[in-house]
Amino acid sequence: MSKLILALDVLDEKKAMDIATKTAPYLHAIKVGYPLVLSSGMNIVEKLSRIKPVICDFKVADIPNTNRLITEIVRSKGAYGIIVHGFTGPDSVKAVVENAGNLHVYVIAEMSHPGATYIMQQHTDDIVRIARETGAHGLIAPATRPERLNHIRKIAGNMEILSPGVGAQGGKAREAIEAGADKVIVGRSIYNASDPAEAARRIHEELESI
Ligand code: NUP
Repeated sequence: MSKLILALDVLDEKKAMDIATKTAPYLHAIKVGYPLVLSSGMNIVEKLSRIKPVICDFKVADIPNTNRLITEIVRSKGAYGIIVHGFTGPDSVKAVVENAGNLHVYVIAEMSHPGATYIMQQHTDDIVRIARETGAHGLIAPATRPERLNHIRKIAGNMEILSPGVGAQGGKAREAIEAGADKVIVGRSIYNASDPAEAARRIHEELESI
């Protein structure tokens, strides 16, 4: 099974379907977020799901009732996973987990960009605790800071960890896995490559060799 998740942040449905089809043999799943969904509509989730399982990176961060409504829509489109924020507190995360059905719920422990060190990093341990206590399936942790990823691995129990920040943001796939990630999330290094399938194949093979 592949350890590579494609972050498909392109703005055009046709391009998205084309890249998804060509890279599919090397992928575990496809992550979609606001860029693609706001430009092509939620039905893209159903279409992509015919190719690979789809994780909706909606960084859900609202009151419990609104989180529940969002979760139900994501479920109804046949998604495989949903990414939520944990700083909102246990009740908001719980509203997602309790309405998730088979959806895998991933809580962002710490974001990968530099700004995450200003506020979010001070609360990572609390967020991980909330994720564990609410019964979320997994966590998102930064490939850009392997030492932080490793810390999160140590406090995460057996939760699955997905790690973005590989490639364009400077993180390395191998380092992320060695620090404790189960899978890596890669966007621009694949979809902006002249040959996305070849770029995905290379990362996949590197991950297989670890
Ligand atoms: O902390 C996070 N960092 C991050 O990059 C949480 C995320 N969900 N992401 C997402 O991962 C980001 O929105 C993008 O879709 C993907 C990384 O893309 P790239 O930097 O490989 O192009």
